Amino acid sequence: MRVDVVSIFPEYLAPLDLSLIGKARANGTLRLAVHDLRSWTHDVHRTVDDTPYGGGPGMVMRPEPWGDALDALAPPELTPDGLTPDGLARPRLLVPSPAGEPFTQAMAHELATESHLLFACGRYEGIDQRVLDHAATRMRVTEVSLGDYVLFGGEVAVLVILEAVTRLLPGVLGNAGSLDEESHAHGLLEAPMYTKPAAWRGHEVPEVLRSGDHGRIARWRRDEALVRTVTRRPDMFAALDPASLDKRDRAALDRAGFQVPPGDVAK
Ligand code: JF5
Repeated sequence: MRVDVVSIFPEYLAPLDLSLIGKARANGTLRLAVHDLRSWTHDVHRTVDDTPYGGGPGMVMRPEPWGDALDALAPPELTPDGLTPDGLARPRLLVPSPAGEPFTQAMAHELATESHLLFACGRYEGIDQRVLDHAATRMRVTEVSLGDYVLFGGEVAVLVILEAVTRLLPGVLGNAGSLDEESHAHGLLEAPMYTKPAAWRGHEVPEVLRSGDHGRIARWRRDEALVRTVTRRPDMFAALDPASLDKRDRAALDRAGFQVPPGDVAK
């Protein structure tokens, strides 16, 4: 997968050299380049922002450097086979913003299937809307939100999105099984995990996990996952297909004080 990131603080993306993302880059799974937006400015002050039309606080990112950056990284001209001159399809443009579409594990899976991602990191009050409107005439544009809070800029959001996407790329995670067993894969939170020692500071590992009885262990883990999900994430629980909750699931929820009517989901 090719990934380009455009930012006025390219140093903010330095962690992408580390750990498993750095390894995916070193072995060629991820071809990542970080670009300084100011390299597409032409004035002595390398201006990227200006005051908002209509008034109000803060500054807005001017469209011209962004237009030139996107032209350079997603060339407007296409060869007869519909590809850009570098032989790739047009990239998917992703713009972190508190006003974006919520980022989820499902979106991470979808992005992991793309051949080229292009991230535009806004700062200040955001990027002039015409940049996104114009880009949408030549590529798929997705404004994406990590959650209901405001950051200084899109850079940290890009770190999060790239970490979630890179670990889904073929060959990055050693153990493929850990992908489909993980939290969110089944619409439930995970049961708690333990390792040695069996007793630590007066807290013991639940007996069932030391029993060696794989049937009992699986049942206990599912019960814990159900009760955790209904208490901590009622939104996730409400989104479950009621048909996926069998009699033993309902009994576990009932013991924890949550009644699930047959064929219905407790709100
Ligand atoms: C940003 C203007 C972009 O703050 C965020 C963000 C919050 N949730 N998800 C992303 O993005 C950076 C800040 C201001 C545009």
